[in-house]
Amino acid sequence: PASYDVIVVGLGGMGSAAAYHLAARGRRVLGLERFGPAHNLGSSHGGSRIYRQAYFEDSAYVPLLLRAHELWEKLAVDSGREVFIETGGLMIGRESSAAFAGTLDSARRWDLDHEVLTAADIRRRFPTFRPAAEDVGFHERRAGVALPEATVTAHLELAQAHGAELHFAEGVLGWEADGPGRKAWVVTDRGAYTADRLVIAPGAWASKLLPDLGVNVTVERQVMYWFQPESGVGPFSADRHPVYIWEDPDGTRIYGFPALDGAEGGAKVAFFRKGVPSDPDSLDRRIHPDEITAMSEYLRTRIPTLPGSFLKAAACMYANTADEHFVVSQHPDHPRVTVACGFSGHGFKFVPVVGEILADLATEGTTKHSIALFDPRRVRV
Ligand code: PYC
Repeated sequence: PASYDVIVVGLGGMGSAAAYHLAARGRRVLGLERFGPAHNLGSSHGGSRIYRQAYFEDSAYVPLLLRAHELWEKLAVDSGREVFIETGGLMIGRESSAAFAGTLDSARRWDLDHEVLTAADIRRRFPTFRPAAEDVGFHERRAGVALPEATVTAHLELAQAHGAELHFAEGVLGWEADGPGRKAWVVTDRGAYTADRLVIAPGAWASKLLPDLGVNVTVERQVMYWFQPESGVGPFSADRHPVYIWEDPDGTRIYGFPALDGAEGGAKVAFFRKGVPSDPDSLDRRIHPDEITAMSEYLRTRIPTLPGSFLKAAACMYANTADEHFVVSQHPDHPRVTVACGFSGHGFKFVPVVGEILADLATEGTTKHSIALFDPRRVRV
């Protein structure tokens, strides 16, 4: 079988970035992807993802976000593609909400530039929002929209430009880390390959491709909605409107974006973690009328001009760990294998730095980045 330095299994957000970083370091890379390039059947589609610097999920993510930002800028230059748009970001919630208090705490810990807004400030500066009098806002300028399809495409193109061999529409059937000749093996529906190292970035297929990782990664169906605002897109345009996360007192969160696709494209909004458990091979991709009604109704009191008319919706998948922190590590039982999974619906903004970390782990066995939070042994079952 053909032999490589590293085989990357899965060329979605994380795998495409790993393939690029490895190839750029001169490694002979084979990338394997069961679907097409930058496809819409996993967790890296829908035109937009939030990026931000202050991080309520845990302030340990902040240094990675700072490095990710440097790498986004480099990716834009190296690829000649627009891969992110800086719009600023707004977190809205009660003073005690995780979205506000946790974000503020991480900004203070890392001395990140930000502003705290009252409800009246929010209404004045961003008039599309109708916060309650008790709501407050955290605004940071260095936040915005990451463009998932463009990012994956940019990493794939750059990986190929550095000599990586990328195979699409080739499904991985299995792998072995200590096969004959002390090589790793990968068997696909088209052939078999060997390598010194494997990087496995399976997205929603984690439980199928990493059955002995011992981490329970559960798949959740999520729906993204696009509405044509009643006001037209003007107040929602990217030079006027931030990305946002809005947390209600009962913990419900929505998140959304400015209008990115001109006058006709509308603005995207979604619930954050309100999906149903799913199997990635039989995901329900139909959008049900009651789902659209529920989102329109939810928006009426919060962003009343957004649900002017419904344009479209799409389903995607979160791949969740029990504590919603990532898994990025050497495989605990297979030192030749590096794994990245369980991004739990908040991973895309880390794509460039996760690619760098995966390349570090696969080539050096270690990384200078702090990744203790992502050790799979913390949630092993
Ligand atoms: O990571 O910012 C985020 C996010 C918002 C909604 C889902 N993920």
